[in-house]
Amino acid sequence: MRIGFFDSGIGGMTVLQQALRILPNEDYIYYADTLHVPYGEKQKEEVREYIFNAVDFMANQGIKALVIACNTATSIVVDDLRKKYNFPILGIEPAVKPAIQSCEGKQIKVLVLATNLTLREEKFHNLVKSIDHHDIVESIPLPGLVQLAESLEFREEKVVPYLKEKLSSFDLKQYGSIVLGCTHFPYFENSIKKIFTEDVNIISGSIGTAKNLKRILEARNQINDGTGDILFFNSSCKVENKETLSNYKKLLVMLDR
Ligand code: DGN
Repeated sequence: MRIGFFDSGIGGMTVLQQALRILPNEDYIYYADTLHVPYGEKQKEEVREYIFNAVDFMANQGIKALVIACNTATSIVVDDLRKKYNFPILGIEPAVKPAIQSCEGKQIKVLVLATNLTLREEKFHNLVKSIDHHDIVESIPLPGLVQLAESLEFREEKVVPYLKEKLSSFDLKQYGSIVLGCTHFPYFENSIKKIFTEDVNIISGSIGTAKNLKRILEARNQINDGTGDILFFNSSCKVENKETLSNYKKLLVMLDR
C-alpha cells in the first residue's frame, strides 16, 4: 500500500524528499491542493474543509499512512483528522525545540518563519510555551515565499530582495537559529542563509517527520513493500500532464542536491 503526502502545493515535496531518502522502498501518493493554495492567508474553517476533502480522496485511494506535509494544515486539523481515519496520520510542526536548544546560553535568538495561519494558531503558541527558555523565540510570516515557490521562482535575485524588505526592521545578527516553519521554505535555504550571519543554523521539521514515519511503519510491520513509485494528484485529479510531472520530478532532484 502507498503512503500519502499532502500539502496545499509543492511545499510537501520537501518532506517527501526526506522520506524518499530513508524509505526508498515505499510507494507514495503526493497530493497538492493546487485549487486552494495558499492556505496560510485564508480563514481556518475554509481551509479545514479543503483538507478534509483532500484526505477523504486520499483515503479512498487506499493508503497505509498519511503525512500532512504542511505546517498550516497540521496546526489546524491534525487532531481532528486522527479521530476520523484509522491509518496513522503524521504532521509537521515548526522545529522550535532543537532551535532553542542550539542557541541556549549563547545570547542569540531563534526566528521562526511560517505562514500567518500557523503563527496565529494556539498549537504554535502552546508548543513554544512548553519549551524552556522560549523567551528567545521570535517569528514572522513570509507568505511571499509560498507564492514564489508556487511560481517555481527560486532565483536568489528575486528571493533575497523580498526577504530583505520583510526583515528590514530586524537586527539579523542576533539570530543563531532560523526555523523553517512552512514546508515551502526549504527551497529558499540558500537565499535565507545569505541574509543572516554565515554560521546561522537553519532547521526544518522535515527530517524528524520522515524519521517518525519510518518508526511508525516499522512498528506496524508495514515497511518496504514498494519500489519508490510516486503518483501525483492536484486537487483530486491525477496529474498526467507531462510538463507538470516533469516539474515535480525536477523539484525532487533539486532538493536532493
Ligand atoms: N506549505 C504549507 C505550510 O507548511 O504551512 C503552507 C503553504 C500555504 O498554503 N500557505
